Amino acid sequence: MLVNGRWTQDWQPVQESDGDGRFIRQRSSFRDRVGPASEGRFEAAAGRYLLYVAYICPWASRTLVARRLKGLESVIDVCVVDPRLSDQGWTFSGDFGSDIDHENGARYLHQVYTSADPTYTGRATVPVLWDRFEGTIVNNESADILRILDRDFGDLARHDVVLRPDGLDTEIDACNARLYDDFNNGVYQAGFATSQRAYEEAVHKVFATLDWLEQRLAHGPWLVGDRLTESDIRAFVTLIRFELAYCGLFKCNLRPLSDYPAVLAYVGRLMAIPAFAASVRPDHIKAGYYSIKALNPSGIVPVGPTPDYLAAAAA
Ligand SMILES: N[C@@H](CCC(=O)N[C@@H](CS)C(=O)NCC(=O)O)C(=O)O
Repeated sequence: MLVNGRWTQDWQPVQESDGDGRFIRQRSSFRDRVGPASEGRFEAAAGRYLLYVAYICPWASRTLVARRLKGLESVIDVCVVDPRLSDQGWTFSGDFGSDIDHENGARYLHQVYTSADPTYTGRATVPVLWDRFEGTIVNNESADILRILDRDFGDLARHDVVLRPDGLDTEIDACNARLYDDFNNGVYQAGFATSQRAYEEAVHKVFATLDWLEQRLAHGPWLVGDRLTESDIRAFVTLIRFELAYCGLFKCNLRPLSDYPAVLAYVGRLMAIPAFAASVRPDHIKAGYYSIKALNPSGIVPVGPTPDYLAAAAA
């Protein structure tokens, strides 16, 4: 991580934990909006913003899904990091179908952070919404970036899709809160737990959420209301990584996903939507998670599950 703008040598991808070995996620630091919501500072304009992402990352992937669902591909550019975490964090290597950072000429994502704030202290995480005009980071919190893409770009969005429709926001927030605490972050709490108790607590939460999703999806195709919303994006990014990474590396293996037929059918429905399918790179997901040395010192990447698994999910 960065401390006062300098990369610390003893950086570890495993984040902080509390006294009982429970994983704690860092809070994001850049929290501006775009358009009128930014009080005029960051105007919505085509070509002005760039989204730094990793295909391995569920938080970044949710912004990729939203960008495409909204039809913002020609408005907001994307720069993809190498999925493998290096000793200097995320890199722009050009390998693995990743990009070279032509915008900031950065070799490492942490250099993008110090371009925005030379004294930045914190982790250099993806996603990052970068403003080319001001040469700064607008926002590095995916939950905010989802809202920015949904609302702040207004008429620049080609598709008339609203991810957080009026009238459904209370239910979406309730659903998101459960998904975040017990599922999206729950799998990380299982994977990065440093005590048996913290691990078991997390795994039980994850599977209780899968039980809940199975029941909810037995009543309709979407998680909230009668249409696709932000909550479906949030559920999808964890579900699609489940058997590729969380089941093995994060030890979320109480039951296989095949025990959840309604959930599997739901993943298939979402995979049939190009915005969802295009956000999934199984090679990046496996290479990225299994590059976390603290969890997998040998760096060996499992052979399975094979792409057939995704084809079956989409069928
Ligand atoms: N709150 C952030 C979390 C983002 C996050 O944790 N991203 C991970 C990748 S999945 C990351 O970049 N980790 C690098 C690090 O922690 O140093 C968000 O949702 O945008």
